[in-house]
Amino acid sequence: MSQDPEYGAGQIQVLEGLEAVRKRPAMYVGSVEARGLHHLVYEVVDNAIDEALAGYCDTIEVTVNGDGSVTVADDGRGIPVDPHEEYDRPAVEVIMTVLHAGGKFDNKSYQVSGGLHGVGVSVVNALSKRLEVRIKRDGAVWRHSFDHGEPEPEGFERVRDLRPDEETGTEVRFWPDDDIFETTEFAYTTLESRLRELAFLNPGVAITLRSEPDDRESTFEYEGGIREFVEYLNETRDVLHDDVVYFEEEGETGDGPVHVEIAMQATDGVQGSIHAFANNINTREGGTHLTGFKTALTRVINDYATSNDLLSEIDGTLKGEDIREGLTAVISVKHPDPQFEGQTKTKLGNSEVRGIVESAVHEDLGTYLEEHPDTAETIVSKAVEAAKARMAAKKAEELTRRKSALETTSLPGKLADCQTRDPDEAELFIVEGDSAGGSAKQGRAPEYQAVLPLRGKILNVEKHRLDRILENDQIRNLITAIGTGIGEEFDISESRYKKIIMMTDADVDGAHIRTLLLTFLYRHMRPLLEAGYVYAAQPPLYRIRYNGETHDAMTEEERERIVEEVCGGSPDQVQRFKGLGEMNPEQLWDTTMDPDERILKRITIEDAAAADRMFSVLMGDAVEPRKQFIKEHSGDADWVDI
Ligand code: 0RA
Repeated sequence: MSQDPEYGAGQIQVLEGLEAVRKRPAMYVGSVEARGLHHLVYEVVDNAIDEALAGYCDTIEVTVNGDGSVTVADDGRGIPVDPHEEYDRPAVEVIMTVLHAGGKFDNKSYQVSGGLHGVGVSVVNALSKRLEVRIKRDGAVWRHSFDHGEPEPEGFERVRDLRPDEETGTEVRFWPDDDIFETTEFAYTTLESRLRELAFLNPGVAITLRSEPDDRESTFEYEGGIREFVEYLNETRDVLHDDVVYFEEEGETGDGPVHVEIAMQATDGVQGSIHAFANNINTREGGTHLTGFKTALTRVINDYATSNDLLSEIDGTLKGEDIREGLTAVISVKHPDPQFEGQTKTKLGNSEVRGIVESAVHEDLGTYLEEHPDTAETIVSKAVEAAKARMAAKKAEELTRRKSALETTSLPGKLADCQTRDPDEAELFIVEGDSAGGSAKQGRAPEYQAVLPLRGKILNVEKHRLDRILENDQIRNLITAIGTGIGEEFDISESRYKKIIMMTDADVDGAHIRTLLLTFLYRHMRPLLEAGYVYAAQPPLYRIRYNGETHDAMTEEERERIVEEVCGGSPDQVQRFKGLGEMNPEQLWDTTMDPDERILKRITIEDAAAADRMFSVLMGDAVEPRKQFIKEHSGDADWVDI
């Protein structure tokens, strides 16, 4: 049996027992919800990726089995099985039962992957009710098995000789512990997107995902690495130049070499999309690699634009945000000792990385621009357009700001304002359609209720920059009526109403308008939502009369309940309201506006964020996610009409 100098008792760091993991699972895998469950798979896959990065593995297969277990198979060197000096047990048993054990987890071999918490496969074992491992190594097939993390007494076995044509490798199969995880169901799409991402980040590794329950299979293999990642991200966008800009550099740190790779391509969109990774981990909170990239990008583009006289149309220089508008980029660094910080440990902290990425971008992007003047000019003119729009939006923002709360002359003509000037009492109803708007104006309590009718759809705030959005009369009326201004100019103390009530129909169009409104408020007037000023009116669907009394029902079920329980099955009249427009002023007051009778739903920031997300998916450029979304939500979003 081989005695690898890198793998011996000296390297084993015994830190804690598996009991600690079972007691506080969230510390090790993030949570006991779906996220933590999926993390188990990633932890094993990360070990296989390490084998690939060390040059020993090029195929990884992940299978979700029919019995709820997952198998991860790779063709790496195999987990060592030789007897461990200190523990007098096979190495595989030590690796599976001792936290932080394993020669490869100590950085002596060039290990750059590693899960979010870098704790290894023993955590997977600790959180599984059963785990089986099959290893091909040292001329034989070996097996071992574990029960709630404990090695089974007769579990370790040499099964047979390895045939001459057989490759080495590891197969880990685990059954997640349902006493620990709230759910033990694996979501295909979740696994799929992470494994696809890993395949982009590690070119040359073929990763297959298979699910017996879903009867699905996909293989990901990308020779082009993050270049192909950028092409994939831009598949549904319109690109401004054909070639993906790509470069890689190696920098030195005290811990060893850092590898930096960057791929980018400009699109005609307004939303930028920059993804930064460190050691294959999606650093959603950013960090030094991202900062270095942004700083150098802004400088290089401005230097190029200045020396080629491309900035004559704007005042001053391009801002970083102008340059990043519509830019798709992937940054991937591999560091021998990454420091992860931040709330979710997804922010790269190593300070030396910033300068290394900066000089890589400075050198290589600078050269690229000199060598590709057409692409360079395209990128610069897109940024110049963005800068012009930014300046126009700033002006428009200032214009929407009411100069004084008393200056009623500048209020929109469509607004039927209330008499009180006390925001604590004042309510603004934003009403869908002129006819409902008319009824609301007649039915309201004019002392404290204002009505602003909105006609038709507002507009697609996803596709347009703020300056275009502000050209829309409906939006301007809304902003002027509320009185706070928007964006940087926003001042909540200027809000003329503390209740802003969206009154829309309970149908497809109503839902659509509500989503548009919420998205606008979320993006440009968010403090209103945070302060809890925003509400949705809940107009009833049915009005039931019985023995001289009226009862309103919001849903089909409620109508049935009232008809049965209140009217004994035989109501005098059941009226169905098709929409707000069908109610007369008195009915509208009684059912929807009267503070003593109405039901208001306060919109939380989470509601608005969900509307915003839904909106991005439904209205954005990306076709695939939209199809996927509609497929997944076809039940609850029957109003989708785009
Ligand atoms: C410890 C040491 C070595 C490899 C591994 C563990 C290893 C772990 C897993 C988990 C899934 N697949 C894996 N493949 C390998 C290095 C072995 C050597 O030096 O030969």
